[in-house]
Amino acid sequence: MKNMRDFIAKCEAEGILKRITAEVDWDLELSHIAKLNEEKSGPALLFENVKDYDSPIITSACTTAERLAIIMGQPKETSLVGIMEEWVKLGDKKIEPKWVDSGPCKENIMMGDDVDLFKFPAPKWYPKDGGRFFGTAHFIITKDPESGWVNLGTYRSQLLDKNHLGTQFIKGKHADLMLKKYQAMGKPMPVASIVGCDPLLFILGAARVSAFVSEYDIAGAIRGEPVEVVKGETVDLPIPAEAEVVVEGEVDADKFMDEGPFGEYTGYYSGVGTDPRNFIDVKCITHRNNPIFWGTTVGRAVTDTHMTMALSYGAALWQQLVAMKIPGIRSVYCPPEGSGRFLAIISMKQMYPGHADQVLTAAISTEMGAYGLKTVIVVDEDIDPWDIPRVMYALSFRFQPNRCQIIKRGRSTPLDPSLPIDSREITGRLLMDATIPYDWKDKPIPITLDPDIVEKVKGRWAELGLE
Ligand SMILES: Cc1cc2nc3c(=O)[nH]c(=O)nc-3n(C[C@H](O)[C@H](O)[C@H](O)COP(=O)(O)O)c2cc1C
Ligand SMILES: [Mn+2]
Repeated sequence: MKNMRDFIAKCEAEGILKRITAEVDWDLELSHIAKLNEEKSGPALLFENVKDYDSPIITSACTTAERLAIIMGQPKETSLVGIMEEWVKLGDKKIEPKWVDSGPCKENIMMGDDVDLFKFPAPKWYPKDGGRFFGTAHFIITKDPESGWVNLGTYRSQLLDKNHLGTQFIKGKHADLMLKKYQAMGKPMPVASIVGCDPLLFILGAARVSAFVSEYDIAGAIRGEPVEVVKGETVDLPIPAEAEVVVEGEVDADKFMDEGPFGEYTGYYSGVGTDPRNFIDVKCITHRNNPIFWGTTVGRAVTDTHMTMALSYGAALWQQLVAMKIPGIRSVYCPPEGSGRFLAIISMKQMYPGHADQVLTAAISTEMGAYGLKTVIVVDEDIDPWDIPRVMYALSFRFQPNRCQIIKRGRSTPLDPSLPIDSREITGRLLMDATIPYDWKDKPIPITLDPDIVEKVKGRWAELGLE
């Protein structure tokens, strides 16, 4: 899979994409259709007749494990945890992108005064949004001015006017780290925003890939071949050659415009009454013929955002625990309902006293867990962490509040609505050991049925009238 068109063809062949030919308004109507469809785990939607526009927009590309499996190049029956497991196996494999001379993303070029972001059917998603959001299922490419490290990061972009996009680079995110370096050099930061491409690149844009590692190299490792890239027209950045829409511009760390609010993945609006934000001053747009715009509802769980984060955050946490060489990790599940970020459930085989505590404290000390992760639950190996009724069982019959630990301070996401709006930088964390303690000499005796009698009564099933 090299581009959005390959993905659409694949989904169509599998019967999990619907073309919508009736006219739909980009102003709230499209997003509401997408959201209601996603709440029913419906198909990906390709809106071919958007009011005021000639080109289409796709939504709901990543809302089901089936479509995530297709994007990850796996059989569509693979479970979310199965897909994560494949990701974890990659370890630190990397394949760098390959430069090519040109590509379909250059079929049309708008420069200078011709630049017009309104040429694309960016939707208004939620009633209290500050405007239309151009960049949702997209990513922004930036380059570290010192090391040349190229980052792909998904950061929402509001359509402010014909040549300005709002940004929200949360503190410490890779684009923010880079922007501060450009600021110190007294230079604006060149950026490119990509809308519509191999969907894997969006998943990686939203993934918590470590600093100094390019998401392009991880995409190459997952695909088993390099991503083909071309030079920007006005920016010295590698652009996916098969991208649908490429917005090139610069961000000046010292310039601000009002941005937001936006209906965020927490199920609440963010950006209400917060600071003005940096913006992209757009210098050039290139696009394919009949470009396929791509957007996502973000919003209340479960949407594309929650599914992609459950996949990539869960895989990252799992991978980082494996890299710490802690024995006994069976599987990791970060539920989509918690956006893959706030809650992690880890299944393990205990091998020594304190082992469960080690896993709990390790989880919140990984690069992944040290951000928004608030609650970690460990369960014994007989419980699958995605089997929520069994996790509830463990929380009821194995968990003991006297053995849980509260960590008072850790890095938070400013979007966490469980914290007051003006103090969201620091969060508490809860470590819940829902295992039977390894060090107990006398463990509870599990009830198992007598196998001989099981065989016997099974033989009587029909006689008992139970078949
Ligand atoms: C649809 C969507 C929108 C997002 N919007 C933002 C945003 O506006 N600001 C932000 O800092 N992170 C946002 N994120 C989360 C980042 O993509 C994620 O933290 C990622 O790790 C950032 O890339 P980086 O690690 O290279 O900085 C969003 C994720 C998704 C899926
Ligand atoms: Mn990154």
